Amino acid sequence: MVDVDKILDEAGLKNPQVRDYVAHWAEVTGAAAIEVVNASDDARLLAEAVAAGELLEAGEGRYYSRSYYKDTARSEERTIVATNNPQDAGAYNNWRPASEMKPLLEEKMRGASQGKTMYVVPYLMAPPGSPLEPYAAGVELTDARTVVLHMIRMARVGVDHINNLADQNSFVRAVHVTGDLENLGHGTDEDQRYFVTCADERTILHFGSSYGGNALLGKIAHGLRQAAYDGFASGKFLAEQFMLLGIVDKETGKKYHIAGGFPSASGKTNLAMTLAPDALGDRYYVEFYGDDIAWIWVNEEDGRAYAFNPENGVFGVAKDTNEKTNPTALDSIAEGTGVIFTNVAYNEKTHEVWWEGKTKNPPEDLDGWLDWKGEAIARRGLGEQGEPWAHPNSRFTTALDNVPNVADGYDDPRGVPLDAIIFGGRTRDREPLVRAFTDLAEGVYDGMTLGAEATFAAEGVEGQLRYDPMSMRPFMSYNEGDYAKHWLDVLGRATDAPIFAHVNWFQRDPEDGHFLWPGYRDNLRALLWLVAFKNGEAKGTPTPVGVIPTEDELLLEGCEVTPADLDTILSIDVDRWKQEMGFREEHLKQFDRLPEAIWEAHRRVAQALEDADR
Ligand code: GTP
Ligand code: SPV
Ligand code: MN
Repeated sequence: MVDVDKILDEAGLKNPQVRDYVAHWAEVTGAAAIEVVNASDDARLLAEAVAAGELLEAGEGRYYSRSYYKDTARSEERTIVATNNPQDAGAYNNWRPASEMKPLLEEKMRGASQGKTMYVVPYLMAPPGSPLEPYAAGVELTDARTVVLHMIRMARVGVDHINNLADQNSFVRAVHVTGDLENLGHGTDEDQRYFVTCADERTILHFGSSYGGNALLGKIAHGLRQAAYDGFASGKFLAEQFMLLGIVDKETGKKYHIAGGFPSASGKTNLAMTLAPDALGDRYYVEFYGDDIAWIWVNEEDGRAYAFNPENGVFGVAKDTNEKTNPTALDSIAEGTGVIFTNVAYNEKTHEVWWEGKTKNPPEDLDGWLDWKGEAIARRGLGEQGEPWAHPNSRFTTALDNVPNVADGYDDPRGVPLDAIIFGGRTRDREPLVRAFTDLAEGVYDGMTLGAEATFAAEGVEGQLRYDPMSMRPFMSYNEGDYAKHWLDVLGRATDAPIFAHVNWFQRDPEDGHFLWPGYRDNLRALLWLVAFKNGEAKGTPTPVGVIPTEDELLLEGCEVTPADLDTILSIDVDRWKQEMGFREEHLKQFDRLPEAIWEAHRRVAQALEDADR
C-alpha cells in the first residue's frame, strides 16, 4: 500500500478534500505509486517518457507518440453525462442516472492501475484571477505519463491552483484510468469503454482510452461538458467549443474580438491562428486567443459579453497544416517548442515527421519512414499503398506561448469584449460565405441549427451531414431546450450584445468538387466584412436568411477566387433553403422545452423564404 499522506505532504498538497479524493482513488485503482505533478516537472517527465519508449524524439525539443490503433479519436457513443436529475436528459448527452454510472465506473477502475503510477495533476481551466475561477479548478488523476505531458501543455498545472481555493471543495474530480487497451472490445457489444461526466457532482470518470479528449480531462470533459453544466446551474456563463481571435486595425487603432463555433475538425484552429492575407497585412493583424474552447459571461458594468480561453495550449489537427495554410501553426511546433505529435508519420532514422498535406507529395525517399501505426512505408503491400501515412485525426500538442501571434492579453482574467459570434460548419452547398443577423433569438436559432459534414475527429463516416448545435453536440451536458434558453438568458443581459453570423469556407463545385472559396488566410476577408457591417460601414444585401455582403464590399485584393465561384458563394439558393427548413424543423422537434423565441425565429425565416421574390 502506498503511503498517500506522506507523498502528499512532501508535495505540499494541503487541500484536505483533494487529499481525501486522492486517497480514495489510490485505493480503488490499486496504483503502485503516486506522484504529484507541477508544470516544472515537464523536463524530467519528458526524459522518463523517452527512456520508457512512450515518446520518441522528433528533432530538438519535439516529441512523437503513437496511440493504440483503435484509440485515435473521441468516442461519442461511449460518452455519457450522468446526473441525479432526469430533467437533464437531452437528445445528445446520453444521459444516465448517476446512481447507475458511478458504481459501474468504480468497478471498471478497481485494480485497473495495478503496477502503474497514479499521477495527481492539479490544474486550472481559466486565466488565474478570472471571475469564473470558482468553476475552473480541477485535479486529474491519471495512470498515463503521456497524458500528464499533454495536460502540462494544455492546462495550467500545479498544486498552487488547488491549495488556495476560496472554497476548498470547489474543484472538479477527474479520474482517468487507461485500462487494457487491447482488450476493451472497441466497437463491439462488449465495449468496456466509458467516458462519464457526473455533472451535478462535478466528477469525471473516464475509462478505456489514452487519446485526446477521452484522456486529457481538463480539456473537453471539464472545459466543455462540466463547465457548460456549471454555467447553466449557476446561471452565470456559457462554455462553448469556440475559437477566439482579435483583429487589430492598424490604421484606426481599433480592435475587434470574434468567437466562433465550428464542429470538430471544421477549422477553428486554422482560423484562430490565421495571418492576414499578404495584400491586407499592412493594415490588419490577427491575434490568437484560443482555438477550441471559450467561456463567455456578461459584465454588468459595461453591458458587454466577455470571452476567454480556459486552455493553455493547442491540440491541433495536423492534416493539411503547411506553410501556405497555417504558417503560424508551423512556428508553434518548431524545434524547441516541446511539441508532442500524435499519430503522424515518423522517420525512425532522421526523426522527421510528416502528414498528408504537409507537403504536396510525401517524401520521395521512403528510407526510415513509418506510418502512424509504426509500419514501414517501404514494405507496404499493394492494397495499403493508397492509405494515408498519418491518421486523419493525427494532432500536435503545443503550449499557447509557442504561438507567435498569441495576444498580449490572452490571460487577462476577465477575457475580452466580444464584437461577434460566428457559426460555421463544413457544408458543401447552400451556405453562403457569410450571412449576418443582429437579432439574438435568430443568432441562437442559427447556432441550434448548425450542421456539418462528419469528420474524423469523432468516430463516424466522412461526408455525411449532421446537425451539431453550436458545435456542442458531442459536449452537450444538459437538455438542449434549456441550453437554448440559457443562451437567451445570459446574452439577453448584454446591453451591447455581439452581432451573429454564419460562415462557410467549404462550399464545393458540384461537378469537380473544388472548394469555391480559397479559405484559410482569405477567411479574414469575410470577418472584416462582418466588422464593417456591424459598424454600419457596409450595408450588404438582406436575404431571408440574413444579410450577405455585396461583391464590392468584400476586400478582395490579392484573392484568388473566380467571378463565377464568387457569385455562387454570395447568393442564396431559395429552393435548397426551403428544403433545409424542413430538415431543421425535424431536427428542432427532438428538443423538448425549446424556447418559443427559437421557434418564432424559425417560422420567420421559413416565411421569408416563402415570400422571397425569385
Ligand atoms: P478540432 O480541434 O477537432 O475541434 O478542430 P478545428 O475546428 O480546430 O479544425 P482545424 O482548424 O484543425 O481544421 C480541420 C481541418 O480543416 C484541417 O485539415 C484544416 O486544414 C482544414 N481547414 C481549416 N480551415 C480551412 C479552410 O478555410 N478551407 C479548407 N478547405 N480547409 C480548411
Ligand atoms: C475535438 O475533437 O473537437 C477536439 C479534440 O478538440 S479532443 O480533445 O480529442 O476532443
Ligand atoms: Mn474541438
